[in-house]
Amino acid sequence: MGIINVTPDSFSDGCELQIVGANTFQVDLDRALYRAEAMVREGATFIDVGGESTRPGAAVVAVQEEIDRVIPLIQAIHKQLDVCISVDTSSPQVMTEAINNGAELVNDIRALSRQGAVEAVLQTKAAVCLMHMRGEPLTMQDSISYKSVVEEVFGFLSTRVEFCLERGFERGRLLVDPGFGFGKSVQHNYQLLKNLARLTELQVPLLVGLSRKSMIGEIINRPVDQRLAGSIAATTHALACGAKIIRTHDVAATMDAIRVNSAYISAE
Ligand code: 8Y4
Repeated sequence: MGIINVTPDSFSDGCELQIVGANTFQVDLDRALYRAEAMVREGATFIDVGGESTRPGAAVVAVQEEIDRVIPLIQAIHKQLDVCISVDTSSPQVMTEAINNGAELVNDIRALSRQGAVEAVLQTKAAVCLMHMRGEPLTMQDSISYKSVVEEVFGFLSTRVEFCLERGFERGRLLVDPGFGFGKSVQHNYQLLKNLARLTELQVPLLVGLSRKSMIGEIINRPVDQRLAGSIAATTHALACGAKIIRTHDVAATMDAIRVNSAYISAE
């Protein structure tokens, strides 16, 4: 899953498309589409389009602003590329608009917790990724403590899967994600990574996002643009634990890791 962020964040993770003013909008759309096309060529089967910055301390984005950011790109990708479009949002209005314009997966870091989110997705054919997050982006890294992060994440995802099934989702439309970095210390993230295989007991595909995150940067002491090898090392372990979808800024290198893992899995 290749990441395309359409957010005006000033400090970039290397994959942000700057929105400077209304006159530069077309340029941004063209650049974003070009990047999506490159990711598909490199082997991406999903493109995750996000318009709300979810990094720690990020500002809240108005719904219409989010729609204006993501919908034109979703329309362009849907028209031009053969790829499954994922929309990274927690807002039911954005989910509905995105699905009506070609998105087939809702990637919700808030696991459909917002009012109306379950209904917005349920009445469509779209799939949903349920992610674990403790708190909200603004405060999630403040005073973090878990009795057992693995048990808490497993319990939360298990409850959300059961809830979605009760509400009428077929199991085949659900995915889960431990939410690396979302309200977790570096140590918590590695406890989760080490025990990732546990989450496959939920009997739905496991998606993980490790790409360039601070849990990688803090171990190797490198800035975001120098975290590829570290991210691949973590990804290799996640694949060995049964992760089925890898959310990444670096599709080509991640596909190499996936292909090598597949060769190892299928060896006799
Ligand atoms: C550098 C690189 C600094 C990345 C920060 C970040 C996940 C996700 C995000 C994830 C799913 C991020 C939307 C955070 N992470 N969705 N979204 N799983 N499903 N930060 O792990 O990439 S955004």
